[in-house]
Amino acid sequence: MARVFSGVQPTGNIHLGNYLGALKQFVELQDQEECIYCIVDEHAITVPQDPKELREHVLDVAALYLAIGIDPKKSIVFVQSQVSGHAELGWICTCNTSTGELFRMTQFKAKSGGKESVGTGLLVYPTLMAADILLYDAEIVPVGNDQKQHIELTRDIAQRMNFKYGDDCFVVPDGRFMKAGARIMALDDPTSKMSKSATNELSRISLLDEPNKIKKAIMKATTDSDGVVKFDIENKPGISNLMTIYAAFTDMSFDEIEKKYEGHGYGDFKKDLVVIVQDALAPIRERYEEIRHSDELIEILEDGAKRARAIAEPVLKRVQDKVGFGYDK
Ligand code: AQP
Repeated sequence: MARVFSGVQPTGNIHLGNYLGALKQFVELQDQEECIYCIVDEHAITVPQDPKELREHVLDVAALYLAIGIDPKKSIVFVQSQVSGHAELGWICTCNTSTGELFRMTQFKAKSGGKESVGTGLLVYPTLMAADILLYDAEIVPVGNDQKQHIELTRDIAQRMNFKYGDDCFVVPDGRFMKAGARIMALDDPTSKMSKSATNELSRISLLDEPNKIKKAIMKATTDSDGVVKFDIENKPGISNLMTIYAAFTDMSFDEIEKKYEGHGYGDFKKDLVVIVQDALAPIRERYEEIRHSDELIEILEDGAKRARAIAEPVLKRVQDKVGFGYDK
């Protein structure tokens, strides 16, 4: 069994991009591997957060994890800040990373948006993400395509520290990316990725959206004017993005979808997609409502943190010994 680690930020409701790019893999993997799934609240504070809202969002994401099918008997589910090893190893990773590597990260460039000064967390969070993964000796990291650069940095840090301190310092992890859904684009602008923090609500579909909101977002989604259902990312990014969502939920190939809608306009395709997405999300919303305010949810997180600490502590100790922390008695 390989060990798997991944996480999601509690920065708002999980959307189709998070689900199809990452979370769907979380569920698939738990039957074959040893899975650890985290709610990364320490990453969330790289941008300003209202403390009360942040605590609520942590539980929202935890409940969504369970609602999509993560089984706490098979997987460890916990909150990052409840395992202190993340921050401790994060510091060690930061000290083994150059500023040049961090300034090159595309997400830093996008999030700092040319401002002269931004929170330091926005610059250094990739080293915390590296620590999140390395702390568990994880071999597989299921994530969306936008995290490729972060996984590469994690591998670089692990290899560099293995060279410096000995090969058994870290396990070098690999990213795992979906064939369909690794990058879902915004519905109102298929050139930027679907994101929790975009201001236009209709740019995304959140897993908890009501059927009417799902319908509105899909029917209004930006497409082109030639009306042919054809997968062509370069020239037809809008319909290609919708086809990606269609394929991810139905397991149909793009060829099959194209054949099915030959001679039909976008209207018929979009109407069917509305039903597909509504049907897929209805049971998730139902399960979420059952679990979100239950005592069970808190118990699962407490138990998860305990199990996570049991794995993390010896790994942290191993690395601390290697870098020379502590003293001989
Ligand atoms: N559009 C996307 N398509 C496919 N996968 C995606 N992921 C995010 N957006 C897409 C994947 O979802 C996982 C969790 O992401 P996250 O919440 O930790 O952070 P993020 O990438 O910053 O997500 P958002 O939605 O864009 O949040 P904001 O707006 O707060 O920055 C990751 O595996 C990610 O790859």
